[in-house]
Amino acid sequence: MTVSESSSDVAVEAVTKEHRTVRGLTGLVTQADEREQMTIEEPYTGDPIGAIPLCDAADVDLAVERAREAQQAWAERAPAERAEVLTRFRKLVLDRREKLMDIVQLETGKARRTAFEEIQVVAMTAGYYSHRAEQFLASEKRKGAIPGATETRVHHHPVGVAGLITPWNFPFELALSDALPALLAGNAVVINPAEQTSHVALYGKRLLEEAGLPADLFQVVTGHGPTIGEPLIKAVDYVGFTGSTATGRIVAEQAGKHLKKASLELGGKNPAIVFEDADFDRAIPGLINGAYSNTGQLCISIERIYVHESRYEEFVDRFVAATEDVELGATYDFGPDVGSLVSKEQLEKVVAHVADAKSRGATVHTGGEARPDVGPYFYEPTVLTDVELDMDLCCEETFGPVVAIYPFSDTEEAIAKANDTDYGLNGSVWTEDAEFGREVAQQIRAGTVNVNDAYGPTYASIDAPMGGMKDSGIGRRHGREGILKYTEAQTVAVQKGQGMA
Ligand code: TXE
Repeated sequence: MTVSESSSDVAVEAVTKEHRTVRGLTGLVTQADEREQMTIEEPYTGDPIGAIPLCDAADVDLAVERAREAQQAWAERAPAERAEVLTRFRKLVLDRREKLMDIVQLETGKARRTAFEEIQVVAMTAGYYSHRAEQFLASEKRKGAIPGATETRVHHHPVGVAGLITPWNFPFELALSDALPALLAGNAVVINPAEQTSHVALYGKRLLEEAGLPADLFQVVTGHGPTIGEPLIKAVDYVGFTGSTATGRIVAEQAGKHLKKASLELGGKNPAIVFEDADFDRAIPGLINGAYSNTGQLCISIERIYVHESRYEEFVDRFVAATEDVELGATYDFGPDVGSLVSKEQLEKVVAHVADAKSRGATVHTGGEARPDVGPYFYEPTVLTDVELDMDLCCEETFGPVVAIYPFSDTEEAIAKANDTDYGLNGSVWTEDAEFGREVAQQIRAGTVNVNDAYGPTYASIDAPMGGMKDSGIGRRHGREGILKYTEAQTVAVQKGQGMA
């Protein structure tokens, strides 16, 4: 029995507390087989909330085989017909958003407002691609070899089965938003979600099937990435990975070994540059959001802020004061700005980065402490200065609510410092001169750079490609690029010379 086949059959282990009973995970995962189970914790409390089966290579093979069988008929449907399923899925996501927010919060410990944003992004992605799929997937006429005699067209065929390995930080968004264009392009999808956040992927499967997606086309195989990652990569036609750069290298090696197409969206150590003329009333709330949203566990999170020396002290004072207003909380209601870190491992990484920086002379202006009084993996929003190149916090992704602020004296220095990293995912520029901002942005080696984004640095637009330069990845999601990567371009040239119809 595959996990996906049984995903809606049997209850998970009994849930006890009221919110878990009401909002719980009941019914998403089977325990009706003899597979080893992994207990999943609620980050707010550290208490068990459910268990997932740990699948093996045989489960992966079976899931891919079923997906492959279902894919043929799906690919034969017109893109507009496939898009109808996504339109219904979008509505279901919006109708069930309370339940979805509950599951996302239960598994990640994030603030409800961030769970809400994640669900909105999935709905938006479903709407965007269902409107644009026909246009993106249409065959295109190209210039023929013999003008007038050869008609050359490019057709976009599905790759077949896409295998997605997805992380825990935005578990619904990063599992579903990548799956939706893959499905629309005529593929089947097999997902291995991060262990901690498997239930929300399973719930996504349930919603897709309720929306009319044919059975078996979307499979969820739960279990440890290191165990089932390679069997999955070997069995599918395309690999989409989101996670750390270290694991991305392993996935890329395996994709190379089995000669599979792959895209990788990896980490970042994203910079912001605040120029002398920046409007601090916009820049500070924007960067507070950029640094602390999702407790800093965001690939595009701002972890380094460079401020012109003439306004450095003013910026530090105001940013620290705004950080102290950020509200932490462990609740399933709207309210707190920031929730828990996802796990003990993430907390330990954040604690180690700050301890290392402190021991080597960095100054902590606010925060710098775990908050077990709020929950076992909570950590205070933290601002540091005097961070030097030899500190882990300077150059490695922290993935927590921690930001370092540095002064700069001229534009060249600011750009050089922003680029002084192996990563290149995201960046942000703050200036009242939009043209100057655009010029600076183009000199930052990062896949997306925002200029004056008052909401906080984001991926900019669902219509524009998002992804990493340098060690932040290969390939792009969103926009036309985000669906065509799941296709094979085929050129068909028809010569209409003498004697041909
Ligand atoms: O990541 P991993 P972890 C970064 C962030 C974080 C760090 C560690 O800095 O602190 O990574 O987090 C699966 N073959 N990001 O350990 O290991 C795993 O099951 C195939 C940034 O959780 O990269 C999970 O589904 N798959 C990031 C996924 O990879 C494997 C999001 C991510 O886990 C595997 C998450 C293997 N050998 C973490 N080993 C972002 N870009 O947003 C693990 N996995």
